[in-house]
Amino acid sequence: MSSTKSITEKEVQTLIQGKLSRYFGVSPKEASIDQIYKAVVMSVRDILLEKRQQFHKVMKSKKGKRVYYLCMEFLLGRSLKNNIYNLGLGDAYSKALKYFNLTLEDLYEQEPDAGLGNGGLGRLAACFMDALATGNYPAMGYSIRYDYGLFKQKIVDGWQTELPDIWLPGGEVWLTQRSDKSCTVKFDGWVKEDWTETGLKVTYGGYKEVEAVAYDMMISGKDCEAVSVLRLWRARNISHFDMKLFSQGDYLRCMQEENEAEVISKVLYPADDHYEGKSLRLKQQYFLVSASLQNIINDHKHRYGPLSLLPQQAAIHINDTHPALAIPELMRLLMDENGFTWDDAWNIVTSTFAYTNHTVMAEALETWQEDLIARRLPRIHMILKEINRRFCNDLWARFPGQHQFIDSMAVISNGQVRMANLSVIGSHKVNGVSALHSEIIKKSIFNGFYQIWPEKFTNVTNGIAHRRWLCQSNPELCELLNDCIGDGYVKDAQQLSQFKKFEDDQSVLKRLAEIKHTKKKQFADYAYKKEGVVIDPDSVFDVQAKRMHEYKRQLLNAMNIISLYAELLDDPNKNIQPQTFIFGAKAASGYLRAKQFIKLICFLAEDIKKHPKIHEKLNVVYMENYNVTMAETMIPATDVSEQISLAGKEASGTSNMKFMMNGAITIGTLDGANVEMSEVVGQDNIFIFGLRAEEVEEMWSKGYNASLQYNQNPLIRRVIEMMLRGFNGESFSEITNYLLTGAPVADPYMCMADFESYHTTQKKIKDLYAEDKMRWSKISLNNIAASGIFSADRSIKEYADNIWHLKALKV
Ligand code: 26W
Repeated sequence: MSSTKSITEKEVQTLIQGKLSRYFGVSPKEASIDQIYKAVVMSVRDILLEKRQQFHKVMKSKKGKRVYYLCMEFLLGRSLKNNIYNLGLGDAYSKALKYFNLTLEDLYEQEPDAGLGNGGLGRLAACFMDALATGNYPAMGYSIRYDYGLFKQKIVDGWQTELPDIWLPGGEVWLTQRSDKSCTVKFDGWVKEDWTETGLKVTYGGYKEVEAVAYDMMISGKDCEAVSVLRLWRARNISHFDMKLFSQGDYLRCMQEENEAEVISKVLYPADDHYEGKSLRLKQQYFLVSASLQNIINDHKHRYGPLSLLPQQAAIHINDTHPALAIPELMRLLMDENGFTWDDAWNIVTSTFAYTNHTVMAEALETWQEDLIARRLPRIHMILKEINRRFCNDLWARFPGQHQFIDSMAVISNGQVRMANLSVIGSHKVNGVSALHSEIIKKSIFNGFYQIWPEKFTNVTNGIAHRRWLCQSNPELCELLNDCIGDGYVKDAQQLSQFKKFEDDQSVLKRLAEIKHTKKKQFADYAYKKEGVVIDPDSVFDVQAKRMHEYKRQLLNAMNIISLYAELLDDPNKNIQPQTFIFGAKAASGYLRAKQFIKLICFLAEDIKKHPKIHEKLNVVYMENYNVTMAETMIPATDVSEQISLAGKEASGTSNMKFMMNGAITIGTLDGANVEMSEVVGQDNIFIFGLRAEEVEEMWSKGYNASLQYNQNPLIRRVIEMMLRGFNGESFSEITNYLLTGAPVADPYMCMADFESYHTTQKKIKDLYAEDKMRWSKISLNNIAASGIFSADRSIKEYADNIWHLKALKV
C-alpha cells in the first residue's frame, strides 16, 4: 500500500464501522464520540502498520543500515491530524465522518497531548521522527512509555501547581503492544570475576529483574514509503505475584514489590536544564538503554548474524547524555553475553554511537554518584571504571604530568561519574545544535576533547517538522503560498525562498496581513474559550512561549512591560500601539525562582486590569498549561517572537524557527539559532539587541556589577521600585533582591545589562508595527521566505550524511 491516497471514503467508513462493532460492540448510531475517535485512530493505525510492514520487507531485502534514536523524551502532542495529513487522507476521512455526523476537527479535539517530554529536546525528537520517515530513512526511536507525561499546569493565585497528566486513556490507542519483543533488565546484586583458561569470566548474581514490554507507535511521513517506529518500553514486574509472600498473608509487601518494578515507567521527570541525581531516574535511564540495546542486538543477529558488523548496519544516537549508559551497556552485552574482547567491543561501540549535546548549562550536565551506580548497576560500574582507567592511561602517556587537564576529561572523578565525558569518549561524532553552540562546546565544556579529537566535533543546526508547524497549523498561509509558489515546499522547504519574489507585491502583502489577523482572531477565540480572557486581535501579539527559566529571561520581558506600565500610569492618554503580551510556560516543579517569575507576570497582568484605560493598550495574558497543541494555535497568531535568552546560554531554540516560518518577526539576542536566522533573513528583517556571547564572557571575567546598571539607569530604578511596591497587592522583593543583591551573584542572567538595549529595540519594533503595516508585512514575508533551511528534513539529511552514514531507502 504505497499510495494510501487511493483509499476511498467508503473504505474508510467500513473500516471505522468494523472497529466500532469489534471493539465496542456498538453501531454507528449508538457510538459515543470517544468511541468514534478511538475507532478512527485504530483505522489509521492499521493503515500505518500495513505500510510499515511493506517498508520493513524492503528494509529486510536491501539489508541497509538503520538508525536508532535513543531519547528519554518524545514530546509528540497529538497524532491524528498529523498522520491523516501526511497520509493524504484528509478528504476521505472528512467525507466518511459525515456519516457519523462528525467533522475531523471534532475528533482532533478528543485526542490528549502525548506530553512525554519537557521542552525543546523532546519536541526535537518528535520532529525528527516525522522527517526520518519523510526522507525514507529506516529509523526507530526508543523511549519510555510513561504512564504520566509532563504535569498539567494549574495556576492558583499566580502560583503554579502541578496535576498529573493522564494521557493513556485517549492516547493508548496509538500503541501496539509487542509481547514478542519483551526482554528483562537487571538491577542491584553482585558481580564476581574469575580468571579461567579462556579469560575473564564474569558472573552476575543476586539481581532484581524487571520486564521491559514494548509498545510501538507508528509515525508517518509525507508522501513517502517509510513509516518511523517509536518503541516505548513499559516496566512490568516479572513474577506478577509472589505466591509465597501472598500465601503467607504478606499482601502489602507483595504489592510493594510489584510497584517497585513498575514505578520505573510511571512518570517523566519534570526537570530540564537542572539535574538531580535521583536513583529512580538512573533506573529509568538504564531501563531504556538496556531494553533498547538488547532489542537492537537481537534484531541485528536475526538479520545479519555477526555482531562485528554492527557499525555497518546500525547507527545509534544518544540524544543528550540521558541515554549515555548505552555505552557501557553495549560493552557489557558484547563482552559478557557475546564473548568479545575488550578491544574489539570498544571498537564496535565507538564506531556505532554518536552523541548530541543540547546544553552547556553547568547544572544540566549529568553526573551520578559513583556509589549509586555501584549499588544499582554493579557490572556497569565495573565497565565504567575500566573505560576511565584505559582512557586516563592513554592521556597520561600523551600529556605526562598534566593532572588537571586529564582530570577534566575523566569519566570518574571525586566519586562522580560524568555522563557528558562518557558520551564524548564513547562516540565517533559529537554535535551541537546550532552553529554558535557547536563552537561554544569546543571552546568550553569539551575543549580538552576537541584538542585531542578535533574531527569528532561537528554541528547540525536544529530543525522543525514544518508540515506540522506550518502546513497543518496554518492552512490559511499555505493557501497563499500555494497560490504564489505552488506546493513544492511541502516536501522541500527550501522552496519557500521563492516567496521572496513577492516582497513588493502589494496584494500579496495585504493578504498576508489579513491571514495574520484571521489567525489572531482564532487564537483570541481559543483563549477566551479556554481561560475566559479577552484579547483584542487588533493589538500587536507579542509572544514568549518556552519553558520558564532564568536564562530564557521571561523576567527581562516582564521588566519591559513594567516600564511600559509606568509610562502609561504617568500618562494614561499616551498614544501607544496597543499591545498584548502573551506568555506560555511551565516551570519545573521544584524550581521556585521560575515559579516566582510566573507569579510576577500573573499579578502584573491583574494589576494592569485595574486600570481599564491602560488595559486597552497594555494587556498581559498568561496562558495556562502551555503544550504542543496550544503552541499550534498560538504560534501562527504571533506578530512578535521573543527569543531573548542571555547570549551563550540557549543551545539553539526551536520555537524561534516555528514563529519565523509563520511570519512572526523576531526580537532576540545573538544566541543559539537566532544567529543563523539573522544571517539568512538579513539584519533588516530581525530585531537583534543586547550583549553578544563573547561580550557576556568578557563582562563575567571582569566581574559583572549589577548595581552599576541600577545606578546608571533611571528606568531600571523605576521598574525595580514598582516591583517592590508590588502588583495586585503583593511585593516582589525576592525578585528585586535577586536582581540587586542575589547570592552568589546578583542578576546572574544579566537582565539589567541588556535592559536598555531591549527596551529601545522593543520600542522600534512596536513603532514599526504602528506606523508601517506594509513594511511589517514585507519583513514578515521575508522571514517566511528565509525559513526553509530550518526544516527538520534538512537537519535529518545532515545527520544521515555526516554522522550516521545512512542512506534513504528507495523502493
Ligand atoms: C537532567 C535534566 C535535563 C533534562 C533535559 C537536562 C537537560 C535537558 C534538556 C537538554 C533540555 C532541553 O530541552 N534543551 C533544549 O534542547 C533544544 C533542542 O536541541 C534546544 O533547542 C534548546 O536550546 C535547549 O534548551
